Amino acid sequence: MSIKISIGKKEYFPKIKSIKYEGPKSKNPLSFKYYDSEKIIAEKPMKDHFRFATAYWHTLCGTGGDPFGPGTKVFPWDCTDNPTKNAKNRLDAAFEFFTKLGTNFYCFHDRDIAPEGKNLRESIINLESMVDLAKEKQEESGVRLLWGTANLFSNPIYMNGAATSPDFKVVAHAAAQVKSAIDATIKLKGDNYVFWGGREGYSSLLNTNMKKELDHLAIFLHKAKDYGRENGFKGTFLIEPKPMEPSKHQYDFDVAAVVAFLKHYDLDEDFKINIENNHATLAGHTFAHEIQSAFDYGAFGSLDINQGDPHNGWDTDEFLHNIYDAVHIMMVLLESGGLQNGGMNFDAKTRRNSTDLEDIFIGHINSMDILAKGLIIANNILKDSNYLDMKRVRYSSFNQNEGRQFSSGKLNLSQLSRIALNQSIPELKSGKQELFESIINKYL
Ligand code: XLS
Ligand code: NI
Ligand code: NI
Repeated sequence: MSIKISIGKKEYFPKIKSIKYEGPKSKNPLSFKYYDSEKIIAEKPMKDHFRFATAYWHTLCGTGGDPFGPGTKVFPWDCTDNPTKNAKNRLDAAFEFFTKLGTNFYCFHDRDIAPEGKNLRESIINLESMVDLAKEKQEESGVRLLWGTANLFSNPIYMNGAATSPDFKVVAHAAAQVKSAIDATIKLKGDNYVFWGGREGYSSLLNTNMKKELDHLAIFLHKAKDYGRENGFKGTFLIEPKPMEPSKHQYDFDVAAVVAFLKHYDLDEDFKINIENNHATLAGHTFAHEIQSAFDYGAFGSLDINQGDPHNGWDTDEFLHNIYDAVHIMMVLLESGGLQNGGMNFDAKTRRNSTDLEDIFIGHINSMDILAKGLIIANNILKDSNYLDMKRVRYSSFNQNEGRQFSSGKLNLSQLSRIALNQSIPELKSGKQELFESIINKYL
C-alpha cells in the first residue's frame, strides 16, 4: 500500500514537500539519490529490503539536551504549556514527517506519544487516548507500526532497574506499564514489541543478587509474552542488547549474551533480537558480526540502524552514514534471507547543533540513500564477483571423504587422531583477507 501525505490542522514543515527520487546527479539535499522505493533489486522492491521506521523519541522528542546543557531545538509541536495538546500536535507533526519522507513504519515508547500523568492510572489513560488518535492517523496515511515499547528507564523509580529492581513495587509498576504498551501495540497492529533493557543491569555486584535479578527478568518476560499471546499479539517479542550505559553492566550485553539468556530461560521461541549498530560497537563487535550471529542462532529479529563515533565510547546514535558498514550489512542481509517481519528503525538523532527543522529530514534521507547505495553495491558483489566462491573454497576440504564425515559428526576423537598420524603435514593456505577487501573496494 502506498503512503498518503498526512497534514493535520497545521502544517509543521510547510517548506518541505514529499521527498522524491531524483537520481545520483541531483544536488538537491531534500531528494533521494539512490533510494528509489519501488525499484527492484535482488527480486524485491527496495523498500522491502529496508522497511524503514522513524524513531519517535529522537525525531519528534529529542531536542538535544545533554549532561552539560538543555535542549537546543525548538520544535513547533512542543510549544504550549499543555502536555496533552503538545502530544496531539506532535502526532500530527510525526505523520506529516513520515509521509513526506515516505517511510512506511515508525516505532515509539509509551512516553514518547503520551505524557506521563500524575499517577500510573492517569498515564495509562493518556496512552490509550493517544493510541486511538494514532490509529486514525495510521489508517488514513497507510503508515504502520514496526514496534512499540515501554520506557522503563526515565522515571526515577526505575533507578535500580525495572523488571530486575530489588523492590517488588517497582517490578509491578513496570508490569503495568508493559501491559498497557502491549495493549497499544496490539491495537496499532505492530509487527513487533521491543524490550530494551534500559536499566536492567547493575553498577556494583557488591549490592546485587545477579541470579535473582535475572530469574525475575525471565519471569517478567514470560508473563509479558503470555499476556500478549492471550490477547492476540502474533508478532515477535524482541530484546535489544546493549553492553553499557546507563548501567555499568547491562544484562543484555550482546547477541551472544541474549541468546544464552533466552535459551537458558526457555524464551527463545517467542523472543528474537533487535540489533543496534552503536550498541554492537560498544560491545566491541561490528554490526555485521552481530547480525550474522543472530541469523546463525536463528534469533534475528530487527535492526536499529544508527552508527556510533569511532573516536568515543558512548551511544552517539548518529544517522548511519558509513558506506563501508552499509555495504557489509546489506551483504549479510542478502546472504541470510533479509528482514522478514523486522525493519530498520533509524534510532538516530541529529547533532545538538543541528537546529534547523530540515536537518531531521536530511539525516534520514542521507541514511536511506547510504543503505540503498549499500544494497546496490552488495548485490553487485554477490552476483558479479567471485566473493562467494572464494569464501566457499576455503571450506572445500569438508566437502568429501573424511572432512565430510567430520562435518556430519561421524568421526570420534581417536579416529581423527589416526587420520592425522597417517596424513602429510598440512600446507599453509592463505586466508586472502587483502584480496577479499580489494573485491569490496572494486565495487564501491
Ligand atoms: C537506547 C536504545 C533505545 C531502544 C528503545 O540506547 O537504543 O532507543 O531502541 O528503547
Ligand atoms: Ni535502540
Ligand atoms: Ni542506542
